[in-house]
Amino acid sequence: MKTRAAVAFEAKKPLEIVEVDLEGPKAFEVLVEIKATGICHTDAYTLDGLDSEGIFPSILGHEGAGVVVEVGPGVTSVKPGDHVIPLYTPECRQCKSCLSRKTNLCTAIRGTQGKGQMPDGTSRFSYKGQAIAHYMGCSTFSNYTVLPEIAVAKIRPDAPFDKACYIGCGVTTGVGAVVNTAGVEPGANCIVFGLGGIGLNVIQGLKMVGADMIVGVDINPDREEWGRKFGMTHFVNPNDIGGADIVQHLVALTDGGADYTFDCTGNTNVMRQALEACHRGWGESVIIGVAEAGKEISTRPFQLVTGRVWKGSAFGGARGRTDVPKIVDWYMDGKIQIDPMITHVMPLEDINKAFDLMHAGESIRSVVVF
Ligand code: NAD
Ligand code: AHE
Ligand code: ZN
Repeated sequence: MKTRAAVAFEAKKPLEIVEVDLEGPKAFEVLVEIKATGICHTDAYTLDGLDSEGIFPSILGHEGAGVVVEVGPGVTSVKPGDHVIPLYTPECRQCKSCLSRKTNLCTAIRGTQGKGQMPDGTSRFSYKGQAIAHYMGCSTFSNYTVLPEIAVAKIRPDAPFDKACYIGCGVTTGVGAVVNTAGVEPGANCIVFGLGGIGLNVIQGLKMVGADMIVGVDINPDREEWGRKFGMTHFVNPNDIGGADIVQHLVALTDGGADYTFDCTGNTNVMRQALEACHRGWGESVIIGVAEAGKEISTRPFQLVTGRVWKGSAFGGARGRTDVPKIVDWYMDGKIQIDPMITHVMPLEDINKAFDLMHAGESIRSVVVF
């Protein structure tokens, strides 16, 4: 079939809206009509050529929601008409990682997914006879896409696509980092670095679990108002503390350091600040941000010797097929908010504006509706 898609032909070039060819689903695959997709900073990072796994040409996008149109042989868990959220972190429930119960990082198809391929090592997308790579196993910047069965979460049909799509990455990543990765307890003092599409979801997760101090840190002053909307209690702009050291400032503010800190910037200097702003003896810092290819983190080992813990979180530690439908329920039951964070909605033709708005710090989340 033909489908309309925004194709990343080259790094650092705008996406081009073209009609691509899409092969139907093979065994254990499903064809999904994408109804809406968010644009996450990770899409921009790959388009900007900063991803060591970036492949061009490819169809980016990993934060979608849609409807199953057709299923390949062997598919049993979903059927045409089901509403689904594509999962860049699949859940096969059979691999060593899934069975360990210690991680959400299913390894069943990670090898081919990282090469922009379906599990059989080929692509379903092509343009003028040339294969186009899949992205993060999702490629939601296409009106239709093919996904492995283990990479779709079936969700309730009354959840609106233009909001539910955000659960495909940003919401689950932020809220899940609090609930699953850090396991923040009521009364904790926490610091969130970077109050964008992910950081604001960390803040609402912290509010939900009953954190006490929720300190937001951002170099964009407009983010103070945003943070406060979702439960932030204190705001610090590192450029606005009279030249003081940001770590010392935060340690003083939190009476010796935070119980939990979260990096939602992808900046390796900020990751170090987040670790060192943790309380001696027990503070835990969770890295969510994705750093540019080649960047490394560093700190004095003494920071860890004296009890601080450095952790990372992918997709909020969520097991997609199991946890995503529950997060959709949280949204539908009013336990978490999504609507105010979706600042811009646009047709596929305008998708490049979403990247401009993100880089200018003017959007929280842009959503493309097909
Ligand atoms: P965003 O652009 O919406 O937000 C980033 C925020 O960080 C902005 O408010 C910006 O002003 C702030 N910021 C930038 N530099 C800063 C600094 N030096 N100090 C303080 N604040 C600073 O991006 P997003 O969509 O929220 O994504 C955030 C990061 O999380 C990205 O690196 C993205 O790739 C990553 N991410 C990771 C996962 C995961 O599973 N681990 C999932 C989604 C996104
Ligand atoms: N490909 C990059 C790493 C990118 C990365 O860390 N991705 C996160 C999700 S970001 C969503 O917005 C993730 O889940 N990683 C786990 C995985 O298996 O990819 C690189 O550095 O090579
Ligand atoms: Zn993302």
